[in-house]
Amino acid sequence: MKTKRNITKLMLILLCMLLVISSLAACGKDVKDDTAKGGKPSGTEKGSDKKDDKEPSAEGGYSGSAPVTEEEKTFTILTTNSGSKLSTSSDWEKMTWWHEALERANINLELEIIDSSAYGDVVRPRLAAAADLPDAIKLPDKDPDMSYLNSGIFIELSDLIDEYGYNLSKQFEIYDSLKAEVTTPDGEIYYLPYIYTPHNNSRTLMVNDAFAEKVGKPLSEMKTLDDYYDYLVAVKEADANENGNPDDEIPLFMRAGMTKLWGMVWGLDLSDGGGYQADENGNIICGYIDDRYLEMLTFFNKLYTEGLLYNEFATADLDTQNALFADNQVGSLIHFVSNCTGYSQRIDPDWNIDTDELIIVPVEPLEGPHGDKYAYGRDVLGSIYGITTECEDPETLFAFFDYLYSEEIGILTWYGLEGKDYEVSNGDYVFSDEFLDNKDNYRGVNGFNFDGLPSYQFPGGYMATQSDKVRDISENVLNKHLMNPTVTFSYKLDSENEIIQEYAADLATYFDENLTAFIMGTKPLSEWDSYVETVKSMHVDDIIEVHQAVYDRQSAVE
Ligand SMILES: [Ca+2]
Ligand SMILES: [Ca+2]
Repeated sequence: MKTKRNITKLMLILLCMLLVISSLAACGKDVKDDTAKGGKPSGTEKGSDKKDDKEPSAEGGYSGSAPVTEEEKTFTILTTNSGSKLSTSSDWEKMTWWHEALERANINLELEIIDSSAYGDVVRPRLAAAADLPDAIKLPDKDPDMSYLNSGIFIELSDLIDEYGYNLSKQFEIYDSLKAEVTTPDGEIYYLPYIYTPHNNSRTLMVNDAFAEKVGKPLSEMKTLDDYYDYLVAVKEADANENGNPDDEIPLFMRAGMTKLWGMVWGLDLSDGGGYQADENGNIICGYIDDRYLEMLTFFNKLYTEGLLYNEFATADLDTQNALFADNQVGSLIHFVSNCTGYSQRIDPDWNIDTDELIIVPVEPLEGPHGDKYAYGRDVLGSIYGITTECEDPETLFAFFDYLYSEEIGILTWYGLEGKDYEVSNGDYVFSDEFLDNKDNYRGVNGFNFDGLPSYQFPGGYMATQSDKVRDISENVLNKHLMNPTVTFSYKLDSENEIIQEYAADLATYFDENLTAFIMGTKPLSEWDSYVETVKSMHVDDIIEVHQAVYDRQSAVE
């Protein structure tokens, strides 16, 4: 057992509390809803009240923990796995962590697992025919127009959630937008979510620490956008990677489609919310026609013109990025914080996680021109799962799914088996060499990051394999500054879907093209006003109106 990368139980508890604090700090509906609920940490109050009741269920007395049923039950499920690269039914048979979960639950599953690349093509015809349906299905998409939901294939879950949703209710409280996202305009719930966590998985600025030291701009002094600009200029001027060539450093590298993440520094969600967000009063705005976006474009046009932003930012892909890291040319970038350790290994293949200092380091979020200071989270709704009308015992199957949302299963399916994959010593999780070294994809084979069943990303999960410094910054700094999308997935009325379908795609394309054009200067910034006029002529106000109606409806979901 190695002793370095420990995760303390205390940290997990603190994290649960942080979830609430960070959502209180964020703008939009999270604030309203959390305040209304009194902001209880991790939803323990409601859950434990329920648990204490010890109401026997119809079958087997499920009350939030294993066993789910006294008598072993078997269910059939059609699914795919996109969380890790394992995607066949034989892979599933080897996932010992998940089979341990089944054993504890006293549930037997017959999983039909289809490769994720073919899943939609295979499953859509079967859903359309509504023939030979298993007990539960992972949907091929989120059913945005509610066509499957309206077809009568799936059972409505509200009563089951009320009766057996011990752990799911806790997740609904932790992730405040989640319940609203799976609720229809009529207030019904047909689908169980796979839950993404934004915690310890944010997208944030990471800087080459060795460059910063070399050019005399230490990270401890990088607080504002202006400080960061000074760093970029210094990296450009100096031979920061010390290879004898002062001109080969890329002060800021961004991959295609990711430059929009910089909106967070101006308080704008230009990314996962599609450019739409709720302001502090709950009014939906479009960031792509906001004056703060013009400021951002002006700044990035300057970076591009001065050679501080990678000149192929609009098209660069992962291969480009890997090649630049291999030659240690990258001065900074924004991406998922959990990639940090991997970047350091790519710069220096001999880099040792236990003994070497990180090379690419996540920094405290920069303070933007208007005081905004964020790391970028995400929409928490992943894939969705429905229980079909063919299921003869939906109570027990639902109870089993609920069990998969428990903390016990989060630990089991992300940290493995106690005594084999980890030991708990003085409250610390100490992982085995086998777990950490991950030879032959050990963790993935055993079920790490499997998303073929309703469940969730354990908030500490991605951090188990990160260096102490990444985990420290993520847990103690970034989690406190999360900006999550406020315009999330939603079920809409037919009339609303029609407006989205008519205008949203063209607008998104226009936003992307103009972001690139303004930054590269192929469209001068002096054309901003006519750009805004064009966006308005493309019915942006109609889209805003739809998002406002949806947002108001979602905010009312309790
Ligand atoms: Ca240089
Ligand atoms: Ca150089």
